[in-house]
Amino acid sequence: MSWVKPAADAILAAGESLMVEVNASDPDGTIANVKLYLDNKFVRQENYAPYQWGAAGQNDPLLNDLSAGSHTLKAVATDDDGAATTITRSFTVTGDYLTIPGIIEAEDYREGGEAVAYHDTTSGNTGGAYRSDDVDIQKTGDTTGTYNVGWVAAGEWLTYAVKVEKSGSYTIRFRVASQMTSNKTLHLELDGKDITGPVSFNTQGKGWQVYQTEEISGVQLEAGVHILKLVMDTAAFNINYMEFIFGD
Ligand SMILES: [Ca+2]
Ligand SMILES: [Ca+2]
Ligand SMILES: [Ca+2]
Repeated sequence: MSWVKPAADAILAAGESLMVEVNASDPDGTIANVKLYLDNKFVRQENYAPYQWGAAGQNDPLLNDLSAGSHTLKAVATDDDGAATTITRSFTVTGDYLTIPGIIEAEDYREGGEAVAYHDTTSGNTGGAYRSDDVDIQKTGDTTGTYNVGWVAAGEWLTYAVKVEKSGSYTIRFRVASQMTSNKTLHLELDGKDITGPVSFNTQGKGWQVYQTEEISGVQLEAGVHILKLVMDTAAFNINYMEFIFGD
């Protein structure tokens, strides 16, 4: 038996619903059922594959509106001989999220480490400021925003737990700088879906701390708690913050 969802050490935002799936098979017979527990409370017994809970059309209230903190899932598979196998998986629910409309500082990405909260290609914080994981942060030369993320490599990303207060169309302003004269590109994903397409800009090589605002509009956002992902598609620019403004 093995976990399909959630990912190991997954981090969710408070209020999010959890979807759970396990693979279960019995080499010398069949699986009779799989029982799921959340923090040792019985969620539901699933008798047929795919072994899922909290999926569309399923009524698993224990998996909704999760409280902030650490939680443990336990799945118990019983085969046709009555033999039981148990697996567990821990995940964290964060009560902290950033609000949209509003300003999201690039440096205020989620807790959770490499490959979960962010992806950074170099070990340690090259800028040495504000936080002490692998994301590279320095004091910014911009007029507001205090810090910026820098030393960007292509393919690096940062995630943010956000709460969108109202559904609709948004304008997004990216505050960026670069000493390079080449085009730079980033994009945003919400819950794993690309919501902006490539956002390209050129700072004309003005300097690492000479910031400009790159604005896009018509980005549709749904109210609720989401995971926002900022993806750096090209290297060598600095980002101070993103401002989300309701309307076009
Ligand atoms: Ca780094
Ligand atoms: Ca980096
Ligand atoms: Ca900032």
